[in-house]
Amino acid sequence: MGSTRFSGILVSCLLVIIGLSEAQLQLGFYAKNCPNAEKIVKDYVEEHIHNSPSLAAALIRLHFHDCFVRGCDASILLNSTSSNQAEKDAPPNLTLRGFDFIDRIKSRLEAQCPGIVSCADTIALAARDSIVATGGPTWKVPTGRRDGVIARRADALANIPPPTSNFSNLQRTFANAGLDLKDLVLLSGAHTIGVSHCSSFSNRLYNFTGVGDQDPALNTQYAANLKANKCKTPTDNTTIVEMDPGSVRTFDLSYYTLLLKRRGLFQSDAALTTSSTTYNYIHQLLKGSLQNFYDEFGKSMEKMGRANVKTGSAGEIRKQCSVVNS
Ligand code: HEM
Ligand SMILES: *[C@@H]1O[C@H](CO)[C@@H](O)[C@H](O)[C@H]1NC(C)=O
Ligand SMILES: *[C@@H]1O[C@H](CO)[C@@H](O)[C@H](O)[C@H]1NC(C)=O
Ligand SMILES: *[C@@H]1O[C@H](CO)[C@@H](O)[C@H](O)[C@H]1NC(C)=O
Ligand SMILES: *[C@@H]1O[C@H](CO)[C@@H](O)[C@H](O)[C@H]1NC(C)=O
Ligand SMILES: CC(=O)N[C@H]1CO[C@H](CO)[C@@H](O)[C@@H]1O
Repeated sequence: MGSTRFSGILVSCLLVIIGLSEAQLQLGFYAKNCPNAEKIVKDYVEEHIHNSPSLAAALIRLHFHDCFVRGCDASILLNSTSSNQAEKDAPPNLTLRGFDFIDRIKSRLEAQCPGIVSCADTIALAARDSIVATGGPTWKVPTGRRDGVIARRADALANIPPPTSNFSNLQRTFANAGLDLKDLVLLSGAHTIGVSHCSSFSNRLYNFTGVGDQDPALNTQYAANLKANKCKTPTDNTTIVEMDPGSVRTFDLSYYTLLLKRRGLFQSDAALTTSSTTYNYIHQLLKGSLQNFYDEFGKSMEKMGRANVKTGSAGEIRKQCSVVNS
């Protein structure tokens, strides 16, 4: 009797373990049900990214925002409804681009394999493929993510670190996504490509503490230059600025060089030099090769892509990425 119960418990434990291991992401998750899935994404990216290479930056940022709010579940793509304001419409997302690009890839996937490939996997694959197609690092994208059915503006506000973040904010929001300080330094390295609106950092130029002052952590020459030539007024919310001026399209180490010259654009960039752990890590990266950076960046991206994912029978496979299935 006792031993029957014991083996009963053992069997249930095994089932739980098997259940859990089945519910992991895996490389080539669609190999049986939609063998062309990854090729469809890659082909679309390779055909279209060259018309607008700056989308690679938009797509990797989209993937980052998606993973930080309710896990990588494509909730970032859901439209607001009459009764709910979605993540998409929260201030951190004001400037996210790339929604249409994902929608068009998803239509191709649906045409070949209706109801099989999640929007969450589509974002993860498209982000990787677009960075590779524009000459950047690569990483593994295990698949099997399922799409969430909830998108709340408040969750985005709470989980996406604002550009005014200090070190402890960054450490906390990254930890919520299962990421450590090494990942923080590496993933921030994505700011080696792409652009920002003046409004994301103009407080550093014009009114840092509310007395019309400048952020002392920002290089004064750089600040003067930005005020003279780019962000000419404190309320400019349309001008865009390259985050890594001089090599904005190149995925290189120069972002880290800029950080040490106090030329990181955001307070969150500058914050990486305020902890000895992250400061030392920046130095290590700069001593290493570009390939080393790419390898390490890739590992952190793979890790970010696993953040709080839904697998197995959780969530759904959305038919259209901007609305939950009816
Ligand atoms: C560490 C915390 C982070 C903060 C506070 C932050 C904040 C920002 C802000 C404010 C912008 C400019 C938005 C605008 O004004 O248009 C931006 C752009 C960007 N971010 Fe981050 N970010 C962070 C981490 C990341 C991570 C982890 C990635 C990707 C792995 C990433 C990739 C990008 C890219 C590529 C852009 C340029 C987008 C474009 O050109 O459209 N960021 N980020
Ligand atoms: C979602 O919103 C976008 C932009 O507001 C719109 O173009 C699109 O048609 C919407 N999607 C659906 C399925 O209503
Ligand atoms: C970091 O910012 C948070 C609020 O955004 C604040 O509560 C905290 O005191 C700040 N930490 C440091 C060390 O300045
Ligand atoms: C700076 O911020 C303070 C407090 O928010 C505000 O009262 C003041 O008008 C601002 N000054 C400028 C020059 O924008
Ligand atoms: C940009 O600023 C203008 C004028 O200050 C304002 O009307 C507009 O709503 C702002 N746009 C955004 C996206 O914040
Ligand atoms: C409130 C607001 O402006 N939300 C925007 C968030 O981003 C999407 C996509 O770019 C815009 O369509 C929304 O208007």
